[in-house]
Amino acid sequence: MSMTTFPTPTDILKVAVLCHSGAGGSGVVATELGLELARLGHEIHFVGNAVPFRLMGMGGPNGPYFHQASAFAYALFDQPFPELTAANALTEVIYEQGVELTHAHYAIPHATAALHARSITKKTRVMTTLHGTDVTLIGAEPAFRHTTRHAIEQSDSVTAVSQFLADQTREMLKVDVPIEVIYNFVDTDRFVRLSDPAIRARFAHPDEALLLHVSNFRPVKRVEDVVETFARVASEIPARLLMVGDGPERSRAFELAQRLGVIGRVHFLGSFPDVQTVLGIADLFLLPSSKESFGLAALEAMSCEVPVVAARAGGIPEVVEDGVTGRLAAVGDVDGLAHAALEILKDPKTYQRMGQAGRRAALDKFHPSRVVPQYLDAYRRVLAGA
Ligand code: GMT
Repeated sequence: MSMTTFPTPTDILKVAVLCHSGAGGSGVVATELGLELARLGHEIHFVGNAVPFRLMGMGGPNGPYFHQASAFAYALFDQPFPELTAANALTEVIYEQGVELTHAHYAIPHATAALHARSITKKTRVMTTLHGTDVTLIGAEPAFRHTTRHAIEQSDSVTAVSQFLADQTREMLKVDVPIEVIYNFVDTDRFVRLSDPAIRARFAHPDEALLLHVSNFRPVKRVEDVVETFARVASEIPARLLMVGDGPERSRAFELAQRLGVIGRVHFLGSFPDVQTVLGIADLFLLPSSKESFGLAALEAMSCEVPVVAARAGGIPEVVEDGVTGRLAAVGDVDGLAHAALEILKDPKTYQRMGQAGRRAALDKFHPSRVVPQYLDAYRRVLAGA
């Protein structure tokens, strides 16, 4: 990388990042953004209870850095207080590293922990990025309603990953603060079509259509709809389904595949870290979620020229253009999803057109070079007190 792409020392931002470490889109976005910013020469400090999973083994001489929060346990505490230990670790990072901005991904507990550290140090500003379930599930839960609203209203700046989520946040939580929409992005160099037949042969026969689902298998992902859709597709054409990820609904999906007699053609790969490889060889991506503020996995599929068949839920239509980069059906309409999947898979021209349009959208609308500057601009505005 040429030196001219690096910021001059006075332009270098020192940013702390709080995010979930386990498999999930918000942690992925936080990590990819941290990596991009570190590559550009900024100083990025992740703070938390565990290294975010996509950060493991990544980074370069300029970071990002990771600071472990204490796992202190005390007999009198009937449960741990990770939000407080994160706030404490963040406070130390702010004092020791001169961090001027904290970027919290997900409202509870990260924005709350960041606000705590701001109140202790009076030295950091807080930007909160809303990702989806922090508003649509956690924020809707009476147990977290007031604290979620407070975290959003007290942040110095708030962004949301789709227009749907920004609107939903205002409507559900009645918050009256500006919410800037900054879409998620995808590394289009890493998420590419793989044409090596040897890699594909590990997962499917050459004459089989290879369908793929990637998620954390929570109820909102409707993984049983994935299996139902696949069973309908597999009754008409030779096909195979890869289920990547793990979570509470995995056993139900497995049992359904057994009941429907497709178990030999459905493979549960678990938390498969090399997700770009399976995306790179897939023929179709299924995302039938009931709630989805954005659908990062769908965007990663599009970058790999894989058409997406998804539910018309939340922010998905802002990512997947119906009829252009894939097809959308109503939530729970497995017949509609299967029909759309078959239409695409049976017609090579449609298939190719949609795959190429997906790649183009990833390059034009969701490329890091388009999105990362929006975050940098937002950081600079919040630091300037705007
Ligand atoms: O639901 C997940 O898959 C995890 C969740 C998260 O916060 O880690 O994902 C949310 O954030 C992603 C990144 O911004 C979005 O792409 C997902 O659409 C969103 N999930 C939901 O809204 C259900």
